[in-house]
Amino acid sequence: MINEARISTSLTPESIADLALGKLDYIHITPFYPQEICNSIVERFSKSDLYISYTEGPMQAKLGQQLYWGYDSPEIMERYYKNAPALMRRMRELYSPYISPIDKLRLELDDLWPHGATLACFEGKKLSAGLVRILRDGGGPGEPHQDNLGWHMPDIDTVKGFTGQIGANIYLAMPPSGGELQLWRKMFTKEENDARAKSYGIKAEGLPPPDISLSPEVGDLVLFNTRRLHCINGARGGIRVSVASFIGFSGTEKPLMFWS
Ligand SMILES: O=C(O)CCC(=O)C(=O)O
Ligand SMILES: [Fe+2]
Repeated sequence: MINEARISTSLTPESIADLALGKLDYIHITPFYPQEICNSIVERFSKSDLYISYTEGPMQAKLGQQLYWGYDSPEIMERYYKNAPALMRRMRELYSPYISPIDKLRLELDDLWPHGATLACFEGKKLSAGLVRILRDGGGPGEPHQDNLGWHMPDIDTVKGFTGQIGANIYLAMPPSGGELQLWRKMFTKEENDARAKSYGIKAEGLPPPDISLSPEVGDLVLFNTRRLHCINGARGGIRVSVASFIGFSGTEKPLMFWS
């Protein structure tokens, strides 16, 4: 299914900029996080009081918070900002004595990106990064969607500066089958997207097949351009656990910004 994918297997300033500017389809680092600790970290998640179950849909649970729930609600947005610093500390403790995968990525990018990598800050308020998503065994696929914060928070100065949005995912569990990350090179405009809207994504009917289907291994890091259409296949025979952050790109002269 791979349609001449343009891939990089290294994290460098060039590969990051190429990804954000559409010259690469994805960056795949294998391994990124020690495989041998992933299982016990996943077991810890289910015992944590940060674990929030879903009763329906392809998601079994999540840990952490996602900005998109607050797009239409100033109250939820305020709660998001208020929770962010303590949540970062508590999420970090979940991985102790190991470094969290998102902290590891942020530090490595801070070292290699000329202008550093930092947690995003909107109007003086810090965001949180490192959302854990647990997909249930046997759940359906996610909706194809594009993540472009400029569509939802166009008035925030930092967001105005973003010229690219990258999704970083580290996989802590992968099912024996399914759970692929599907990438299209296609990028609908906001108007085209809204005309096809379902809930958070769009209807799959009528879409061409994805250009790329990726089955990462446990411990892998994948970075891709979230402004392009993408979706997750349902997990079969086991759960799928990923730790995610978006990375805002504002050109090579500005810091990379992390948030979930
Ligand atoms: O879990 C994944 O592989 C990708 C999830 C996703 O939609 C994203 O990171 O934007
Ligand atoms: Fe996404």
